[in-house]
Amino acid sequence: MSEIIHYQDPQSRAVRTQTLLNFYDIPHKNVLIDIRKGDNKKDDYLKIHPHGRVPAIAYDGQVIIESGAITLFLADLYADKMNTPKVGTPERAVLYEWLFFFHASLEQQAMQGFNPETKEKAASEVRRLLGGMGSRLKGPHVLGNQFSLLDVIVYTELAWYKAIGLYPEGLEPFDTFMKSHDERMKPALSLKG
Ligand SMILES: N[C@@H](CCC(=O)N[C@@H](CS)C(=O)NCC(=O)O)C(=O)O
Repeated sequence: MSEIIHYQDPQSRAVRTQTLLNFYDIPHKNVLIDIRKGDNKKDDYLKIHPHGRVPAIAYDGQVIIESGAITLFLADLYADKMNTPKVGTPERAVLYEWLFFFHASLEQQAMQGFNPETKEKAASEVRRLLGGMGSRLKGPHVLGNQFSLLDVIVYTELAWYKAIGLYPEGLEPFDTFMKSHDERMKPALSLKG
């Protein structure tokens, strides 16, 4: 298998891809792109990621951008290891659902949370949207009884919301989900600030 080169900054959405790589012990080489120092806007990196963002990976001569696309790529590449639901199954649709929910719907609100003027509204929207997904979290795992990469994805997102102060404390079943996965997930979680 080709080597995965992971372009990342620990204080970024690369938490998604880095945590997956760590948790499943996937061989990879990290290249730090320090966005606070502007590494992401340098010509060399713009040749890799046309928007100068992280994360990105290079694999077998191809660059893949967008954390969601990288997640799905890894999910297929390491399907057995990650217990990835098969294409065309309802469980696979659950994977798409959570990914799009986090990357499209919820993230819009998270971005508003960085602006002090809209933070309160963002927090209440995060609570409302996440709360609505609660009934889909059957437990003890996202897919019911079977641990899979969906647990890693949901745990990582919720941990990020905690880190940025937008996690709605006391919201079930997410509190219980987090607590029951802390021990397994924390060592792999690549979250900084
Ligand atoms: N939708 C993209 C968003 C990537 C993104 O915006 N990354 C941020 C860090 S969290 C970044 O690189 N920002 C630097 C910039 O836009 O200049 C993904 O999920 O990969």
